[in-house]
Amino acid sequence: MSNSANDQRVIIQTDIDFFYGQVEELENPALKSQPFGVQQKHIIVTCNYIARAKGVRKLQLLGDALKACPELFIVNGEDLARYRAASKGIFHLVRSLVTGQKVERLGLDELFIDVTDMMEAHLTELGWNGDPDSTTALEEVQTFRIPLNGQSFTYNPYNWIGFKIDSDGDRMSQSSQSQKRLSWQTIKLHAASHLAFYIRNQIKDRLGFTCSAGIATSKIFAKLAADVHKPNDQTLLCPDKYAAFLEPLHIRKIMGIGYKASRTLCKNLGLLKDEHQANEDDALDDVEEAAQEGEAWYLPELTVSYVHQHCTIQQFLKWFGDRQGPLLWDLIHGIDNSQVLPTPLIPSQISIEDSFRLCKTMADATARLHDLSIDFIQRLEVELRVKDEFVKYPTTLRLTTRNRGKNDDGTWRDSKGLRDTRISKSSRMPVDVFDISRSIPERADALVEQSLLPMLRNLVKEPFALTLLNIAAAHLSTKRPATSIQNLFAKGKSIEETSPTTTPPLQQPLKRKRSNEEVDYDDDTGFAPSDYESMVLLGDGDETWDTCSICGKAMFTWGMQAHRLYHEKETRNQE
Ligand code: DCP
Ligand code: MG
Ligand code: MG
Repeated sequence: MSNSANDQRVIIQTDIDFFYGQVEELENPALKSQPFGVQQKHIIVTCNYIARAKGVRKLQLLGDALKACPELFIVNGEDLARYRAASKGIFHLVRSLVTGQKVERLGLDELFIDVTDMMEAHLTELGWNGDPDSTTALEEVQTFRIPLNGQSFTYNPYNWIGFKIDSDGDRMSQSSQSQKRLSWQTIKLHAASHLAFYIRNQIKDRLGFTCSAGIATSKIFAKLAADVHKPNDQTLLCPDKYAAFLEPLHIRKIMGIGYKASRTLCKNLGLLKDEHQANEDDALDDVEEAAQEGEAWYLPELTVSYVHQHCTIQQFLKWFGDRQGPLLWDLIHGIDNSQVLPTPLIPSQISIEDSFRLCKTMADATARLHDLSIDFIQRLEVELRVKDEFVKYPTTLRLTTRNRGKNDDGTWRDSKGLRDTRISKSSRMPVDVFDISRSIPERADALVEQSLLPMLRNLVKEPFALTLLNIAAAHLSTKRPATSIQNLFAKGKSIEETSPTTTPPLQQPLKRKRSNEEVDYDDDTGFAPSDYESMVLLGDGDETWDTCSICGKAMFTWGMQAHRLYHEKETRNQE
């Protein structure tokens, strides 16, 4: 049916069960026996499976969750630091189990693991000659060695672990049924199911988390498979079943088909309900709005088979363009050649963002920057700090805003959409951010006052209509920046006198749903291509400069406040 069906790769996808909830349970085991949910803003972002059995859903409004389950215990999940630390621990562990380190993080609780090389090395040990179509008869007990840690496990190559979905249906592993000959492809997938089980057990035994896993020959099918038997189980999805498996699925289930693409399809196929037509431009990228809307417009009929029957490739090209159209068309047809892109242990850029319906005033923007900065510094700590020191120091700070466009008459457009504009400013990262002797809120305050607010004032003038703020850290160095900006300016030096650097070209921020969902690791080549249409990024040398009205010195805007303090102090000393 598709390239995926002929793909010789073996990919395991893991997804931690009620991830934030398990982090909470590990800290407070008493939670285990009762229904509980993790709250952020007005949303239950996740809940344990006891609560799910009582009708509570992920991403449900708190009020609705309590209606479904009045005895629901609520845990505050606003502080993401522990979730990020747990996520990093799981990633490091899994990465240490597989050769080639082909492990990609997706969100905080998912991993794609390309184990093709491991499986092929194992098959070769068993006597495989490299021909994918050949068959063999094997002993019922074989040994799989984990090359990196020297451990091994024995397994039956005629059997799988967990569930297997193929043309014979969806069924659990059965007691050994010896067959005379077996295709090597089948042995490979069976062995991979045992490896997936081993990885899941390691995650459970060493870190305490249960997860589900999917095994298939491409990323989309591995992810779909992981979702079939949740929680704490695994599914091997065989290529002969891909086409039939995909047909009845709602297109939103397919990784890579997002909110906007689904909505575009609905609209063009005339499926959007009247009450949702009005908001057709809305980029519903805030989870709160999504939960409120209940994704009601996702009409059940928008299945893969419906799209197969009603759409042509020409329409896809027209609706989604030459770049995205063919990619989406492939996905709808189960073709996914995308590679597992290994996530580096230390990210090369870290960015965090919040999107909202509207922010019109500096006061509101300042408050949002404060919240975001706390999150940002926590994130730097999780990713870059080992014990009492940072192992890498990002040297560039970037602030990005997204602004609503204006109508012809000068009023703000009343909907968010793709045509909204992103603009960015970069400056040197203030070293105070790394001063672990100060609390995170203190450092966040300093970051906002000294760096982010001056940058924001430079980017937008009131009245404005912001829908997003993004703070990014880039250009990591192993050298700790020498001087705190307070000290720097107390000595009356401007930045360029002390440590001149050039600003490397800006990279495009990845699109993400909201601040607490993203974990974006970027390889050294930079961010993935963005699908924002009207991105305005300022290139090299976009630091904002100001001239001091007292001494006339030119310096980066972000240092101006500290510089003024220096003058104030000097004046006081003279008095
Ligand atoms: N999350 C979030 N906001 C979102 C999506 C997810 O805060 N829009 C958080 C809460 C989840 C975690 O990310 O605990 C992982 O997301 P999953 O979709 O994998 O959900 P869970 O792991 O909670 O549950 P499941 O057992 O269904 O995987
Ligand atoms: Mg999960
Ligand atoms: Mg997940």
